[in-house]
Amino acid sequence: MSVTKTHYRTCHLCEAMCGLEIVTQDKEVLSIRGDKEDPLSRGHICPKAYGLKDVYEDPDRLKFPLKKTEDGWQQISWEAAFDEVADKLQTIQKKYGKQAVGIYQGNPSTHNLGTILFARNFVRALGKANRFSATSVDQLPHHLAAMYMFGHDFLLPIPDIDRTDCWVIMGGNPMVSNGSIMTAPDLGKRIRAIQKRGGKVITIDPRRTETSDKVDQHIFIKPSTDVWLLLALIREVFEQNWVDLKHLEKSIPAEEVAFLKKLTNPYTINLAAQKTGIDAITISTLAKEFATAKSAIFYGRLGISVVEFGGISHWLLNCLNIITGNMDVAGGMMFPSPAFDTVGNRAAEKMRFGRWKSRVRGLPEFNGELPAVTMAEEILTSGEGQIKAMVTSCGNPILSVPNGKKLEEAFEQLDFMVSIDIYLNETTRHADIILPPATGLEVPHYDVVFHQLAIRNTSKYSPIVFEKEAGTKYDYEIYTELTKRLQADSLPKDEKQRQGILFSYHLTPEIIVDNVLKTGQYSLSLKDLKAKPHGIDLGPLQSRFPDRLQTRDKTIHLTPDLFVQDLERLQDTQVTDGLLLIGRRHLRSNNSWMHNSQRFVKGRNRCTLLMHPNDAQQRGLEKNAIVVVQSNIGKVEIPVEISDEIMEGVVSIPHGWGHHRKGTRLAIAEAHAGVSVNDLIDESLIDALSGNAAVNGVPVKVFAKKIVENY
Ligand SMILES: Nc1nc2c(c(=O)[nH]1)N[C@H]1C(S)=C(S)[C@@H](COP(=O)(O)OP(=O)(O)OC[C@H]3O[C@@H](n4cnc5c(=O)[nH]c(N)nc54)[C@H](O)[C@@H]3O)O[C@H]1N2
Ligand SMILES: Nc1nc2c(c(=O)[nH]1)N[C@H]1C(S)=C(S)[C@@H](COP(=O)(O)OP(=O)(O)OC[C@H]3O[C@@H](n4cnc5c(=O)[nH]c(N)nc54)[C@H](O)[C@@H]3O)O[C@H]1N2
Ligand code: SF4
Ligand SMILES: [Mo]
Repeated sequence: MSVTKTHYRTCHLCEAMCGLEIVTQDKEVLSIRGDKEDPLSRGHICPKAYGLKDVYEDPDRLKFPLKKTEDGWQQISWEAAFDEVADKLQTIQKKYGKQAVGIYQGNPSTHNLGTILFARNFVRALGKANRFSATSVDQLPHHLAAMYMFGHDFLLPIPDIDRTDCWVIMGGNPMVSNGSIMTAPDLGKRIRAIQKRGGKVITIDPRRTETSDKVDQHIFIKPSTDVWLLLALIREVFEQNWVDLKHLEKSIPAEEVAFLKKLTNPYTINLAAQKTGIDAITISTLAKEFATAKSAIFYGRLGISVVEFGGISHWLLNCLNIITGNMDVAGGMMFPSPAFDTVGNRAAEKMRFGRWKSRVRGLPEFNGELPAVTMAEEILTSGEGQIKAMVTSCGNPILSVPNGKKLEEAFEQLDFMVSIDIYLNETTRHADIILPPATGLEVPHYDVVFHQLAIRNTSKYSPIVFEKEAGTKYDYEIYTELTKRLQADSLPKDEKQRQGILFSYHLTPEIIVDNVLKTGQYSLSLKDLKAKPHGIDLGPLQSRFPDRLQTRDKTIHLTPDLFVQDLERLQDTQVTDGLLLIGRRHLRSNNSWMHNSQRFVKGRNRCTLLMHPNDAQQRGLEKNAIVVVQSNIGKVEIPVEISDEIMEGVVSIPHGWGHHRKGTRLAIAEAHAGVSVNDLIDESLIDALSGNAAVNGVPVKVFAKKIVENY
């Protein structure tokens, strides 16, 4: 007799943490709907939620270890795979030193409970390996600003959009991304609510986005010039005497405020107008509306993070919110109080930045990681410290890190590579062994990361929907097995320490979550959460400063030297006349890895070059023509889409495509390959301060295909 069941669960695919109601019959998903009783998402879901069913059922998803042999990929036992991986990594580290192993951790790491809690033991067991992650092609500048201003990289300001009167969105498209560094499901309703209570929402973006279409005003800005606008806005706040620090007055030394005023003085509205392409009146009106609103949020995301001046942009953005009295107050930027808290009161103010530099290019470490843009050269450049073996986990850097082709060349030169991943894709095809964990509906979930970035305090545990298949492994089991083997010969002599390590091999994600919840500020337990399958509402965000500040002196550091000095770089910027390339996201994509589902790739090709009609006309391009886009490192052929939603002088290609590479096992994605924009982006384009990749604002040329053929 078949059994029908209803399950409640948090979707882990993006940062929005939507509550789902999933109806199953035996081993089949019958439906996935929004859970109306989830206190955060209130019934909202997006089309990607069905991706959970698709990934669960995907015949291409890997479930058992694969080893590359002369006769192709062969399934091997878990024991054999763990032994070989540990042995190869150890042998290489013994021969060439600890740094000879590199590890890249991708985006789903933060969305998988087992990985977020257990990968670090494995990384620790690898000792001083070279570490990389998607952070440095994404949000590194946010962390850097938080670390230097508030004393902890995870004190990220979160927009309190449910109570604000004015919300400026600079370089974010939350109607598509569903919010980032802002867990806020149901953005559409929340934006309408701001408007209904008489508030205003403004987007600043080189493209009139899906979010722009929902808001009150859209302002076009030339890529990579936001820093000039931020400086001018701060200057105007000082000029007009709109400075109001509210309760933070006691937490910010007056000299620092005066110094910020002095620093920003040269950056006038007229200069900003020249650089950004926004007229001066629009800028001064924006300054006034923002600074004089009862409450307001200046929010910036990927569009001002993965650019040449990402670091100082995020610093200035925080400054602007602070001096207008919009930091740590209702309706402004706030700091969540999560039940599972990783900020806590750890040794305050540890600046984990620039303590060492990358071997080849001398770029700074952040939190123990080197910038992902240095990965290829660290593998390809011989000498002491060269990377000889790579581990990738939850990542597809061939498509997501600039200069994918160079990285391919690098991965091919390795002595050994292992990928912990659920697909044989553009990256994992280079591995010698692939270790695929159970995932999605087969794993329990507690969102360790995104509860800490949410616009409301809630807590929710999701039990499994389906038992994992017999003989498969959870991600935490994979990490523990590898860790055990790496540590076998080097357990500490100290009995207590040794027992501690041996004990850790028996931990599960649930045990850890339960313990951390119990010691947290709400004294919750896993049992409490299991009794509330829709989640527990812990209320709106509260003011947390100065208590929550992690700086040693419990003040906010408004003008850290690091950022002040980087302003000098603004003197050397050149204005480029050519086309500038930016990215874009789509509701039915999830970076590079969900194109193997028919429902997500059907319909018109979305991997297109978006171009303004005047730019198309100048080049004699017609709708859907195939064009060649050329950069300093390569070229791709792609259909052109002509629309005035993009600024003149700017073109856009989404990332995460380019599934034509041979030897992958992604039947549907291969049939909808597209091209990889990261085959065009030079890995030397970075924010020189943070080492973060600058994937937006890349100079390119565009030709009609036939013209190139005639060359
Ligand atoms: N040009 C350009 N480049 C970009 C961006 C851009 O906007 N433009 N965006 C950047 C950003 S913001 C990010 S976050 C990065 C993302 O960069 P990555 O994290 O490197 O790429 P993803 O496409 O997220 O790849 C996820 C990988 O995890 C695997 N995976 C999925 N679920 C699981 C699981 O449960 N367990 C394991 N072990 N593996 C799993 C998938 O098969 C896939 O291989 O890309 C960056 N690159
Ligand atoms: N559906 C879907 N959702 C996703 C993802 C996905 O791939 N698909 N990826 C997830 C990930 S990993 C992340 S990090 C988040 C990202 O979340 P968001 O940052 O909200 O998403 P993006 O679409 O990358 O938005 C960046 C915006 O910046 C604009 N932009 C580009 N250059 C500039 C510039 O120089 N200045 C300004 N002001 N704007 C600029 C772009 O036009 C774009 O609208 O989305 C997450 N959610
Ligand atoms: S918005 Fe994000 S969390 Fe919500 S259903 Fe879509 S993918 Fe899942
Ligand atoms: Mo991201």
